[in-house]
Amino acid sequence: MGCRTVSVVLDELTSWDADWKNLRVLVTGLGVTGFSAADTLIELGAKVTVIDSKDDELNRQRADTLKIVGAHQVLLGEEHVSSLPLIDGQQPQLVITSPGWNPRHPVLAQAAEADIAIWGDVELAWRVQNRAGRKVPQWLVITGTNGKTTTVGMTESILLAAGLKAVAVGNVGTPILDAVRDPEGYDVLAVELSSFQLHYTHSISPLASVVLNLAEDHVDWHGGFDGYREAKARIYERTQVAAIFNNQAPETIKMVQDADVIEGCRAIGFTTDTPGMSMIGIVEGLIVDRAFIEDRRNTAAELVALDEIGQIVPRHTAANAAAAAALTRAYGVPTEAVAKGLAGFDAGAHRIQAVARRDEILWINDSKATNPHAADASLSSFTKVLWIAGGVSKGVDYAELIRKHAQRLQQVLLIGTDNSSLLQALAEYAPQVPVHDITREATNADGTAPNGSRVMTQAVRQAAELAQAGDTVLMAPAAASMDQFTSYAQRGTAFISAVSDLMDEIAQAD
Ligand code: UMA
Repeated sequence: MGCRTVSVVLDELTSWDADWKNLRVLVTGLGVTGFSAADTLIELGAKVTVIDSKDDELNRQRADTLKIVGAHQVLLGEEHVSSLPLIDGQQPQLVITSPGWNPRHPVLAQAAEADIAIWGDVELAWRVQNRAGRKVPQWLVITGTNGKTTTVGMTESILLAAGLKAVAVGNVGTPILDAVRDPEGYDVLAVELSSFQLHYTHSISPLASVVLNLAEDHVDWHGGFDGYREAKARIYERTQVAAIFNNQAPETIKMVQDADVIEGCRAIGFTTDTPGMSMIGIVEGLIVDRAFIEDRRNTAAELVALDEIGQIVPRHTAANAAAAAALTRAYGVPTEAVAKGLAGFDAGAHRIQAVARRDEILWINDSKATNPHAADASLSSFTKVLWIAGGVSKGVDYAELIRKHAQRLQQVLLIGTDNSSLLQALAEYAPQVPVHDITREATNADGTAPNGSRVMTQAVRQAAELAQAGDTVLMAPAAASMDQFTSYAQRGTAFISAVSDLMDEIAQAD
């Protein structure tokens, strides 16, 4: 690396074939992101140190693998994450961070203080995808508070229906570096980006980009709502063909207006209303395109009927489908492939999923509702609700949600270990609604916290006793699951199994 300054060195690192050799890189985190980043950098010849606060079995296994392939050092345990480590007695030249690490973490704060560049895995992937002899995929990138995972899945489904080699990557679960390093290569990547990942992204230039919607979430990580919004807005920077906004979410229009896009890039809208020119929207139950056709001034092209997507297509699902259509049409996918891809897409479990219906009581699992905005969509779908809610609130405010839905709430059953902010909002805006603190009631005799599935079972049983014909028991927690469960999927499964045990017992008693 000679005596060139670090910033010059990093500016030149825009391809796999650049000079990564012996670059001192610190990788923070050894989850799926950190592992893929470290493995890539080792293959590139960099001198890689990895740190993670957790010294558990899984991390030790990952550490062993990385050491075998040539990691410089892998340091596990709290004692290694309190300050910036040295590599060969010198400061790192670059930090690649996992998205869960917030910028105020002492290691990242010290790196920033020392003017060391901090990238995420997405930035690294953007640079190393340029490689002699390999095809370089186009990127269709998606963010938003809710609907990202559905939209990235729909986008992938459309691309595959068009016969393209494509895959959904990023926050949805598969680290983007895994796709970029695939020897066969991809034509297109459908990339789900969280606000965390966007915060650490600096030079990506997607073919098309979209912010689906914007509401309060992850406020604590970003140190406020403005930080969260700014991170989301970064997705539009340097977009080449279509910067796609939600015509029913004015914040996203503003973001597109303020973005520094590539010359010639168009602003394209999506909507669940009749589309204006340069938009994709809905007319009489059909998703139609007035953006990517010749005569868009006077006509629209039919893409797909909503009833081909599903029996019931809630408004937010229709919006996601319109956004996925816009992204893929920007790439040049034909209308028939949009229809085939959307009709063939399965939205998956844990999203407003009907679990049981008995004695005119409907049981709905919406464990995917991990913030108030998502819970708002499901509460809006039912009139009389017994609401199972609570978990990790992530510092968001519940006042607006409770005020809006106070009238539909019949009973509230709180799961989650810290229900204080929900309790406060309920006391203020829905004082007439009975609230049951299930976690407290289920607490063990010795005062230790009950496990999640026990709390869920108790919530389901109490709801069954309280529910009346015409009610919906809705598990849409408006909070993350990590206090009692390993994931929203596990929380949803706990609800489903508690409901199905109950239904079995009722059936046997009949
Ligand atoms: N760690 C520390 N100190 C910290 C924070 C984390 O040591 O202060 C360590 C942990 O012990 C762990 C590692 O860092 O071993 C975890 O890193 P991570 O939390 O960033 O998780 P990854 O396994 O790398 O997964 C990440 C995303 N996780 C987060 O953003 C929190 C995954 O999104 C994503 O699927 C994956 O990269 C691939 O891109 C999950 C998520 O919850 C599903 N996302 C949030 C959301 O959707 O709301 C943003």
